[in-house]
Amino acid sequence: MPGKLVVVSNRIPTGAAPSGGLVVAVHDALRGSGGLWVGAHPDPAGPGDDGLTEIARDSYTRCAFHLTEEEYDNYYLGFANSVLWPLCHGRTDLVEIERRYEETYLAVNRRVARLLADRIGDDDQVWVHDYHFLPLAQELRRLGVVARIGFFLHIPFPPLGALSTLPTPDDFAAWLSAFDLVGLQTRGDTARCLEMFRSDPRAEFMRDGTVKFRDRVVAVRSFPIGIETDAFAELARAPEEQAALGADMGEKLVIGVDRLDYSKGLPNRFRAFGAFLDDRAPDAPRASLLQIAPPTRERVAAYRAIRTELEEIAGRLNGAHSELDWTPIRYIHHAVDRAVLAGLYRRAGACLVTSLADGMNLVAKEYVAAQDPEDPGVLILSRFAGAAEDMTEALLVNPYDIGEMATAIATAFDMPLEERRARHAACLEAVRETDVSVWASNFLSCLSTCVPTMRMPERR
Ligand code: GDG
Repeated sequence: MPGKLVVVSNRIPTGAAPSGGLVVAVHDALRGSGGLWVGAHPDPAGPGDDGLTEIARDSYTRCAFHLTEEEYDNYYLGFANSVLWPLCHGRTDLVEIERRYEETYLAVNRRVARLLADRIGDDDQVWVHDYHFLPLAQELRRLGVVARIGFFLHIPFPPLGALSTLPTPDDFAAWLSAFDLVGLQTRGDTARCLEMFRSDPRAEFMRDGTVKFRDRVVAVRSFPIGIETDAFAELARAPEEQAALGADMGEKLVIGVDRLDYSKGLPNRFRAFGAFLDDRAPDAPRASLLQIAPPTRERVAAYRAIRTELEEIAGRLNGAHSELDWTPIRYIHHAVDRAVLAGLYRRAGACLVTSLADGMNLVAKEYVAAQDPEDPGVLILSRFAGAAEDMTEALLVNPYDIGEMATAIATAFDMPLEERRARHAACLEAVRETDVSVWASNFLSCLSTCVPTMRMPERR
């Protein structure tokens, strides 16, 4: 009799009916096994008590641990988002090394492990999500947990050289080796992870491609994440949403949707749209860029800086190009409703995804799913987004090349219907093949076939 599924993720849905692709996929997997989902309490300045608070229960249980304000600052904003996030996104210049960040990161992982260890049976499967919990399996093993533990990294696996930026670079491989399965977004990420193990004298490769690291064996594989394709397409088709979008969006609409994060290449995107406007003939149809960029991590200085930079560029370009009845860049710095977003994607003739680095990028997949296949828009996609590995029929661009992106915008607007249809069909196939339900079931079935973990010396 297989055991239950235990999921650990930073964010945890609080409402009764979770929405959003990843959340729904995890929710469905948990419902099947009557499992447990643990995450950080959404109230960051919680009481910091040492227990787990139950926040929902039906066919499975959702529990949250509280972070103190100090833990939130040093673990979440600090080590996770001012060390690991920039490191994995190729921005080692933004890495802030503070001893207290690392200490708190390890302490929070140790505490979460203590909260979980007694709730995990030997036959359970544990699925840990993302860079907030890299050392969690190591801590669970130290407490004697022998269940299979899988890890999925949603962001890019860093290049080998970047790992030297960490205060204790050797820990990274040791943390990962305590999992039975390490799942990554792309084949490129997998290659970088294996390169790390290959260069580590503590690791050796087994015949089946798994990595033996000291007394543990870990499998490394890619599981490209996707969206709930059919549900999203249906949302985009909903006639009431289309009607609600009554506002005039201009003749040619290009859309961008991103958390306002420096990894998403927003300043270069705005500059490229500016270059496109510079090049357009005076009598050409007016084009608008609708950029939805809700705030994120605003207490980290690099996020405040990118906001200031972007607003300055948008102001300058609008000042130069606006007419009395036309504002070329519409920049919305707050979240919009998901159904409205789906309708906007469908209305836009092109979508700009210009990430300088991105684990996958779900916006690219949502845009494709939302299109009318008879008259689809064109996806302009950065080569540095994980999504580009399989969506090769998008207009792939180098986000550092402003001129190339400006040309791609013009190409998208001028593209003949037959070519748009062919490119869209190929991209949609890639989106369907990586549907989030496929992603979750592939990961969990791979984890279930991992050879059960070897026991580490117990400290319980
Ligand atoms: C990480 C990795 C990886 C954005 N603005 C609004 C809104 N969104 C939604 C989008 C999309 C999601 O947020 C963003 O997902 P991305 O994949 O583009 O990027 P990250 O947030 O950085 O996600 C990434 C992902 O994890 C999954 O593994 O693909 O590479 O960085 O769904 O639609 N949704 C609504 N209003 C907004 O204003 N409703």
